[in-house]
Amino acid sequence: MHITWASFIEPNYYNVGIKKQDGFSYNPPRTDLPLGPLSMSAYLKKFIDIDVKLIDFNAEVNALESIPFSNFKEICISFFDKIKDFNPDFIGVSSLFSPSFANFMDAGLAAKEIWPDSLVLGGGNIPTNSYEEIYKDKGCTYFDGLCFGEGEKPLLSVISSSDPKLELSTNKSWITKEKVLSNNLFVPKHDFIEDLDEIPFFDYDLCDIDKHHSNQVVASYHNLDKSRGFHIMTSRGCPYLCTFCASHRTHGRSMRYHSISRFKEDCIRLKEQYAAETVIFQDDHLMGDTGRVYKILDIIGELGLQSVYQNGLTLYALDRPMLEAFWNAGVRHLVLPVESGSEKVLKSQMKKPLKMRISYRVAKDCRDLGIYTNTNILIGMPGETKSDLEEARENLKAVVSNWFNIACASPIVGSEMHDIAKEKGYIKIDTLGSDYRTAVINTEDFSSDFIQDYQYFMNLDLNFVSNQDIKLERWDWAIRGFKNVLRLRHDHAFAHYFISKAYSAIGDEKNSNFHDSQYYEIVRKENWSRWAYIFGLPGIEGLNLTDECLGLLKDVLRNNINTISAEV
Ligand code: B12
Ligand code: SF4
Repeated sequence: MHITWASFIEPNYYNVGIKKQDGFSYNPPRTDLPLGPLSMSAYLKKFIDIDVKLIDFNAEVNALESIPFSNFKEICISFFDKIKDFNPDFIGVSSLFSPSFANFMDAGLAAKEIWPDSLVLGGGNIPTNSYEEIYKDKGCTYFDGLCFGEGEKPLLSVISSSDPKLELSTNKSWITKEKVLSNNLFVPKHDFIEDLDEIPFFDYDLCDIDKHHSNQVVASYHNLDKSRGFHIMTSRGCPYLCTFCASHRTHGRSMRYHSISRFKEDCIRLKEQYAAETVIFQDDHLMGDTGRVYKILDIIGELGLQSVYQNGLTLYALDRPMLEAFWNAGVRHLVLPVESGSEKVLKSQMKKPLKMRISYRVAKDCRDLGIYTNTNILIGMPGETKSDLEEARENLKAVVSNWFNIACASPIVGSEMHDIAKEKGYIKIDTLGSDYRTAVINTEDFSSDFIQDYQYFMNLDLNFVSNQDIKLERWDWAIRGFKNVLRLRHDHAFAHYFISKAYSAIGDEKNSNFHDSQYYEIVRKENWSRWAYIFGLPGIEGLNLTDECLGLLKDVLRNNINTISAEV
């Protein structure tokens, strides 16, 4: 399960909370199809006759009607117990995200308890980057081996071996406790598949597609009327050096691709055999070869599939002809990885020397064409200052994107930023990175609590108070954006306030009045009244609020609070 147990059972105010039949709210983990396991299964089946079962705990915990468990291990035991007789020879546990570290360990331990004679193996970003922590610091005994990087070839070598334990101890892509403890110089090695077409069509049959269907990631895409979506990855690797990224540790820095003909075959099969309506690209750097992208878009258009590009697409490659090709292929929504509104932060802190003029241009071109855009922003990098943040907030108001996803920088293990944060003592020693919603970095320039507060402040400013669709009178888009917020948080005071304005502008007084009254009811609650005070919104009269409530934001706001109010 991607998120921590605590975050699952007690969603924070900035998480989604979905009520189950037991009456409690839970933070639903995202349910993108787990491409790693699907790819490895397909590859293994090409060479050996094996029976594979997959339990995707992200989809499973969402499907449960109640959670009568007190920790993640109990959930694992309950699921493993149901298929105890399957009696696998090998159990693989996959973990991609730092917040899933403890779940990864729990799943391994539970597997060993239920099937003590089977080999328990781990893989994914977490074991790839944290194997020392697992074997040295935690003294783990239940993982017989951890895979370094991509698992297709290493897994085949172990499963097809007459002596799997010996293979684990000699193969350089496998990390074992003995190797880590006995040899300080042990350096595991990648074993990549260069020609990705060697991996057959992914084993999508392992998943219960309906259980993955309620994915909040895809559900939040606009203009997506055909929602039966399948994730695909047409390339692996990325040559860039972004300091906050750990992808290269698993997939390397050089680009590897599936051929165009293979891409087309997969799309046809997904459409015809699996009734796919949408394909969701997970490539780290899809734009690595722009000629190839034009061909991909032609195929998407020809097959009448909708397509979603979940990872931001490299902005410099999105010139006008390319954006027109996306439009012609039916793409109506893109994610723009602008990352920061400060060129200094982009260059020095992120090692991503992107010029703001490119971001301004791409957002404008998308808007002109009618492509809805979400802009990704990351704040709280080591070395970033409060004045950088303020400069970024101002500059971003000139990026005419429809929505901004503002994340708190997380020092994910394997990233350069993690090394810097650890070396300078900016994070607690056991911080492996968080989920990008929770700030964990404390530097000379800011505390993590400040970044947490500033993140929400920036979100309210860019998405509501300075909302581009309101400014540019695109009321339909504005309504869609606010509705999406209310779908996830029905008590969002700012969404009610601004959607009411948008409805009023199109003459829908009934809806406008409804949301207006919702706003006035909610805004007097403690947290919202503080934000209404900061942004000068009405409805808080008589509440005795003073500048004291600026709290940690006082350093940056004391001078310009009146400007903010005046804009509103
Ligand atoms: C798709 C994706 C997502 C999807 C979910 C993926 C899923 N399947 O459920 C979504 C959109 C939900 C997502 C969200 C986030 N993501 Co993301 N995501 C990716 C992405 C782009 C692709 C993952 C993928 O499918 N890869 C393709 C398959 C083929 O590779 P794979 O899964 O790694 O599997 C291979 C190996 O790892 C290994 N392997 C994996 N499991 C196992 C198991 C065994 C037994 C063995 C032997 C081998 C093995 O073999 C596999 C085949 O080669 C990766 C980057 C990347 N290129 O991997 C980032 C990545 C995993 N994400 C990352 C991050 C930071 C996030 C977010 C925090 C971002 C955010 N702003 O919110 C969130 C948080 C998620 C959460 N905690 O809820 C980081 C994670 C780093 C970390 N240590 O935490 C990555 C590495 C990107 C980066 N910039 O560094 N993400
Ligand atoms: S963040 Fe994206 S562009 Fe930057 S190195 Fe990682 S995969 Fe490449």
